[in-house]
Amino acid sequence: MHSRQATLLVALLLATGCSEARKSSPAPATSAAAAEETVKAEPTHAPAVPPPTGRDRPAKVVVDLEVKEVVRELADGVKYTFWTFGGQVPGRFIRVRQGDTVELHLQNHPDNKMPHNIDLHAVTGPGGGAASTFTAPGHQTQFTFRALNSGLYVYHCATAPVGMHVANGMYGLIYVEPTQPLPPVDHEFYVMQGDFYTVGKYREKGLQPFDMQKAIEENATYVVFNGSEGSLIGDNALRAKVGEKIRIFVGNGGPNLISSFHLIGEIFDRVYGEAGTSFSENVQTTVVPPGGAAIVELTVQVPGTYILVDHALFRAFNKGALGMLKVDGPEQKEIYSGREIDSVYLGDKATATGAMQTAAENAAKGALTREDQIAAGRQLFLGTCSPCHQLEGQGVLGAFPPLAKSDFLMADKQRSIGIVLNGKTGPITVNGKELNSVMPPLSQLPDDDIANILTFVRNSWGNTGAAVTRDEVSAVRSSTPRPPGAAR
Ligand code: HEC
Ligand SMILES: [Cu+2]
Repeated sequence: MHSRQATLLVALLLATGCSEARKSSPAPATSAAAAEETVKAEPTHAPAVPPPTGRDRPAKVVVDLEVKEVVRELADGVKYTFWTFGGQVPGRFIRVRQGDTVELHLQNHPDNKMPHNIDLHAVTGPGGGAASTFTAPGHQTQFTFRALNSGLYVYHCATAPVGMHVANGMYGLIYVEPTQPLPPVDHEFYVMQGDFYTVGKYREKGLQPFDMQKAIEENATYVVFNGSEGSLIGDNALRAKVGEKIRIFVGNGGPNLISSFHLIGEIFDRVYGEAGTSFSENVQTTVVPPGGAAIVELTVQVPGTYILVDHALFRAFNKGALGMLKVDGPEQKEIYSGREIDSVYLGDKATATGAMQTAAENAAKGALTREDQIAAGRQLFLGTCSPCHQLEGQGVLGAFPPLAKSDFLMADKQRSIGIVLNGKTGPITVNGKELNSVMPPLSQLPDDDIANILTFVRNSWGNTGAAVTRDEVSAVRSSTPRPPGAAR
């Protein structure tokens, strides 16, 4: 006990006073036989990565991880009770060096309801630490391991029901630097994918409970990077400048889905596949399994917005697995010229999601205005309807009918709700022009999104009409059948 108190004291002193000295100064020759230096790890929230250890010899590293069960946003207006290592999903990024002795302290916050533990894939030993760290709320445990192998490792909770603890966000990454560290880069980022299962549909507002049945069926409602749909969008995008080298520590918490990690508009110069020691060059998409990781490196040569996706694309565009890397700097016309960001491709992610957020909040308070609906509907229209009906609702002659000043649209509100939910086939006459084409059902959209889109459409480009309410949409949803293959 005494010696532990002493080392903790040393750790504290080192952490507060001598952080610079410990990075640069080589060990004095006389201390060769003395005890290892003790340092306190400073694990970071995603997308930040702790700086390199800067050490050329092993140390004892003390890591504190606090488990917190917190309600946070999973998507705009969608709340979820996450179980976390450190207050956010993914858990804090831990960085140590190969050969280090890691003393891990796991604290289970007294306000929590569940017992938790930790299994680190960087541990050599049964359970990866799980049995030693089983911790009731209001308690803390500790165990020590030697980081024998270098690499990037997932850690996660392994308390029964294990799948549920992981599905609620209990995972993170620990990086064990090799004794010959990777070359320095301009930016290191931490990105971790996870799949989530809610009782409500995708983007259905309010506090959403975990859905065990969907989890067992591997039928994810959300697939996201860094714990929420907006975590790497807009103001939260990763940032770099032209010419910079970037290293991304990519993890996948799962629990179920394999990630096909891809950055639209870039090629990875190097991928340390499965976060192992050897690398491949010139990779487009890399596989990151649940409970696995990869280290990807790239250089950004052309300014603009690059999109991180799980290239299983329904996850990117319909479940949230989409993030952004914004690169500033002078144009590089010889490498790439032309329009860089296609707002239709990005859908409602292209603009800030602020208007959708405001509409969701005001709807929850019962204070939703027609202006809120129009603003939110404009964003949703851009991503959902404009690829066919065009940005100004003008349509395309012979292919897509106009919504701007459409007599057909404005004649019957109920019918227009039904068209969005159930699609439309067969002959149709809009403003005197006949068409016989196919509009797919868009019943995967939540009722309030459909209400907002139609309110926007019915009040834009020369149309004026009453707002469409969520209740009107749900009434049509329950009174009309979906065509085969449509989402519920
Ligand atoms: C994949 C292309 C496509 C998408 C996406 C699409 N539509 Fe359509 N829409 C069509 C086609 C084609 C028709 C005509 C179908 C026919 O000929 O029967 C149509 C017809 C309509 C009509 C009735 C005709 C009119 O012009 O008033 C409305 C209203 C409408 N769409 C609204 C929407 C809204 C709102 C969205 C977005 C939520 C949307 N559509 C998304 C292709 C599309
Ligand atoms: Cu747990």
